[in-house]
Amino acid sequence: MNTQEVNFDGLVGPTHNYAGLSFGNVASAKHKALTSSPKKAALQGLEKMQALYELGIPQGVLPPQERPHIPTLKKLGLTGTDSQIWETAWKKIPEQAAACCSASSMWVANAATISPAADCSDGKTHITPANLVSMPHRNMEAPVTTTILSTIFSDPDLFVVHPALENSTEMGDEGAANHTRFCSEYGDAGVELFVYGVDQNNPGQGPQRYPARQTRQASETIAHRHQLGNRAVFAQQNPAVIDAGVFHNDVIAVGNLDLLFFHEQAFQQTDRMLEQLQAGLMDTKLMSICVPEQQVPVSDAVKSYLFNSQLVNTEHGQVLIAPSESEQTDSVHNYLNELISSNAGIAKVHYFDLRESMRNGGGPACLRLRVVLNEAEQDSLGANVIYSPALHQRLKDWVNTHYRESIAPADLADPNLINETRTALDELCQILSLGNPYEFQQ
Ligand code: SUG
Repeated sequence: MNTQEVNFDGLVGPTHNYAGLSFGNVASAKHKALTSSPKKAALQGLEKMQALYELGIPQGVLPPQERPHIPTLKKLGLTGTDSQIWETAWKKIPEQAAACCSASSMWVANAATISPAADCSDGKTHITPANLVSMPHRNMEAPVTTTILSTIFSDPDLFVVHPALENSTEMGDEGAANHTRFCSEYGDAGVELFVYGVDQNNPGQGPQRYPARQTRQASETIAHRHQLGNRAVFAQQNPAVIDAGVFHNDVIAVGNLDLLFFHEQAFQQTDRMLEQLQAGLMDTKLMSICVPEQQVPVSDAVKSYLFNSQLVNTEHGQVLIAPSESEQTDSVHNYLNELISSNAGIAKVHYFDLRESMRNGGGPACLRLRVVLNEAEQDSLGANVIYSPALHQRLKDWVNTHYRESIAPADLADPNLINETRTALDELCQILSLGNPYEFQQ
């Protein structure tokens, strides 16, 4: 049976804006208070999906969440109609109001950690939605993410959707952004790399300036619940790169099939990690491409988001789906030109303009959640989320109908955003046959 890796991309939500909410994410801080273009952002995302589909990469979509998120404000004690609550929130608790308006659910690499059935001892695909406890604006994504994933991956004979880990700093979990799977073919058993920023038993060895968003304890708990046994390898991120703005491992490394592409400063104890991955892969040789600091300094990796590229398998071999900032950063562009001509394992680079998302620190890889599915698993999905040219056209029309051209910081307080988003999401649920996953629909 044909087993493929499907990239589910997050649709950018109608309130996409720049509120500078993510401490430690240098792009988010740098672009705080700029005017965003939600329409352009969503269309840029759709163009990437279409291009990957045309490259022969199976593609799915995941919906955005309800923002402004009035239920969070009600929990904080605000009362009145939804419009009154929104107005009061901006007057009295503007930071929480901004958090309730973020379209951050678009970065679905942080939605969940997914272990394909071939790796799990019960032969089912295991999914753990990320709790995202380190950032309040992201932590509120977890409940609806869980509902949406349970709706899509609904067959209990094939999928186990676990609850998110407990909401504690000890169990900080950011999903697939810190998880990479290696294998020979997607349907074969593989080895899964869990990268953490801090071991809570040894917090002094974590970063000093910026938060470590993934803990070793969270990674180990997920590997255990996913029944990975010795198919899991744990590695610590180099704390110095977190302090340089690498808030997730997917900002400094990316892997696909038997290939790991990473910066030389990405990990602690790199050799040990590579040996363990090789042991897990058994007869399949792990290929690794290590980018030296001398050629691409960490600061350029962060600026260009080179490693937040997607590595995808095409008929021409492995191809890098990179943000156009990588083409515009000299060291990175030169490095990539050399890499391609050296035949080292990456055949081609395609550059994409994702600037709207990139200004919040979200590149090509942040926008996608990888799910390995065989035909039976694909046929079982509980919603219409597999990408096709027809779905593309419907989503494009939907964006053009419902999204604003721009949102400046002062526009966020507009109570019309509440109904605009709800109307758009109601229609999206029809397009995707998703049922009623949002609180406003209950
Ligand atoms: O969690 N930015 C996101 C970007 C997530 C990128 N994901 C991966 N690397 N996989 C974050 O920091 C900024 C939102 C704002 O500032 O309004 C934000 O949430």
